[in-house]
Amino acid sequence: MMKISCFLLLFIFPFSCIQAEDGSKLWLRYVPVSKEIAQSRSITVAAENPIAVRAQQELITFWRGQSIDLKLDKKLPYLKDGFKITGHSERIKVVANEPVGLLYAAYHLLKLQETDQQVSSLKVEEIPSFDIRMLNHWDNLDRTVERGYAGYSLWKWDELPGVISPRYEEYARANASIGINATVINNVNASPQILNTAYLAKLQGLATVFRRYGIKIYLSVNFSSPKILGGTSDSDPLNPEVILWWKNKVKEIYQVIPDFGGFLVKANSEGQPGPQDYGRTHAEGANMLAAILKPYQGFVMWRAFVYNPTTEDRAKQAYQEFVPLDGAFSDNVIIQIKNGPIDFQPREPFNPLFGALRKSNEMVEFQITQEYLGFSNHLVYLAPLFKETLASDTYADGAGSTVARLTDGTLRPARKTAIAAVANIGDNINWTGHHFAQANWYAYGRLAWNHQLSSEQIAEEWIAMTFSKDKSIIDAVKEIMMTSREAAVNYMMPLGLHHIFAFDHHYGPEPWGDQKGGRPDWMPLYYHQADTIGVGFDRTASGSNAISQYSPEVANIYGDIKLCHDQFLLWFHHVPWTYTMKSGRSLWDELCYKYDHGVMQVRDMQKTWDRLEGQVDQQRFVEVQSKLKIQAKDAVWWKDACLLYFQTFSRRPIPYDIERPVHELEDLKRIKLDMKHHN
Ligand code: GCV
Repeated sequence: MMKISCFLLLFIFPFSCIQAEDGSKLWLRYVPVSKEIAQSRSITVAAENPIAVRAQQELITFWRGQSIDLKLDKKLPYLKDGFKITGHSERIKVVANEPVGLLYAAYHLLKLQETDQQVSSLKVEEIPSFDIRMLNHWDNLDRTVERGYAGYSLWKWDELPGVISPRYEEYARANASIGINATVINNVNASPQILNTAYLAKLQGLATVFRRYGIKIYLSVNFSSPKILGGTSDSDPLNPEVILWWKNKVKEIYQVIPDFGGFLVKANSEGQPGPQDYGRTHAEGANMLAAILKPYQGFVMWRAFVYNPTTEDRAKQAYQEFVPLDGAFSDNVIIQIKNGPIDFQPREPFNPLFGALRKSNEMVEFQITQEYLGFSNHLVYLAPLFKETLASDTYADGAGSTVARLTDGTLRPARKTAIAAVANIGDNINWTGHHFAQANWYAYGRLAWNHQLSSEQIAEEWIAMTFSKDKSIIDAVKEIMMTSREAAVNYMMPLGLHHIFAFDHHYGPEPWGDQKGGRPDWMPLYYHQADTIGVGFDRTASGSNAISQYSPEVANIYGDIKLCHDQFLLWFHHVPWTYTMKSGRSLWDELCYKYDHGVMQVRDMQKTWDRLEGQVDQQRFVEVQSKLKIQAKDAVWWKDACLLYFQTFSRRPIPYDIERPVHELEDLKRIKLDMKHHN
């Protein structure tokens, strides 16, 4: 009967037979098993622990295969919070050293099932790459989200702790399913109020839910909290009155959240208070908090994202401030370093602090939310970006000193290794504003768990679980995803251009940007340095010499215009418009072709997606299709704005075999988007 009506419907509405989906289930679209299956096998757990029982529950509800025994074995510390799975067609055995390892194993098994992999004979051992796999939410207490494009914050402070939204648990479960075990729930531009006793009770409500999934809460703290909340005379980290205030506050936190993770601090950066306000160093500030947290096993993530509006190249400043402090930080302080030296651009070389800090713990911070990548309007799959940084060889300890190996404990042992990324999650029904932005949350978690996975592999898993197990659909969607990051670089900022975004909100192009009264180091002119000779920021010895912050092996390549990879050329060099590129074209022509190629890549993404009509559910199909239209228009906007503007310097024609501009430069300059930058 079902079949007939569907068959008939196919004639009337050819695309309506796949049930509409709103994306709210993320990649967790498991279907509960039938009673018959449930009764045909046993899922046992040898551990009296709520997380282990949850692992059992997930399998009882969704596992369609053979019997499974879950066992906790405290004699396997080398597994950390990973797991071992062995099995054959009759029975699978899972062991873990930590209860949460059993939960991760359960999701691993379900992933195998949902991606149609064989489970009849299994020999799996998974040990996570990083100990602390963390999300950073930039959520404010008024529920706006700084750089958030998926609605308001998930955390409903007005209702907490009385009302526990079911979404808190869904959030925790989604994170656990990809191995995320830590979350900083508030903005690094932190309100001191988060430490108020009333808020601690609300946090306790969240922590209780998260704990069931092995997730620890961390807080961003405002360095002036003692003075603002506690009425101390100042917030000097060496002032005994201030230290006492923090001690009492930390004690209060651990009373309500015994497994509290620690603090994330943005200090003396973009107007935030910090130890330098009192003539103290970052190390003195961080160590004061670290000493107080240490008896509770807590950590301090101290951000290295610092820069002042000086004449010094912004790309050099974090290194200049932090390298002299190397060795001064306590062992429960981890320096949290953005992947690149500027700010989450579509493409940046790795941050030279990686490896240069030899006696300090360091961790990478990525941005999942697409502040500089078209918000939740553009489809940009970020695994290739994450992997590009992790695989970058710093040469700090010789060849093979990749950012991944420097931060995962391989080359530099640490009490705990860590990785963080700024979340793209909000209260939108589909969580991330764009169905494909879910893939970036997923990919980050998967890479934090195992940074050796390939972008393709992660995409395949995600597509199979999120859209379809059909090979042709997986291939098509994967092609879109794998093209998307390079496409964005091409239509926004190819060849090493960076930060030529519209002021403040960072959506769309403004290479001419020179906001009156704004900081010069927030202005596109500062970054592209275009003139009639050429374009690009000279960071070689003849310019800012930022290149000297890298190991000689790296500096010799990036610093030599002949050897520098095209993708970083204008990051490190001011290059004449007439310069002959590796392709044989002039720089100007190459730039034009890159922008044009970016536009064409988005067109191809559209074509590939449109061919999938009827093969993915109509709701998500249409929603993605509409966003791709925005992206295609934006790509043309970017191309026209940048080429018409740079042409005023190059004074050369746009090669005649590429699409002509469809906008007037003056019209584009008048565009002022009313986009809120939530601070
Ligand atoms: C949270 C960039 C963003 C800011 C952000 C800052 C940071 O400058 O534009 O919104 O502030 O980075 O990472 O602290």
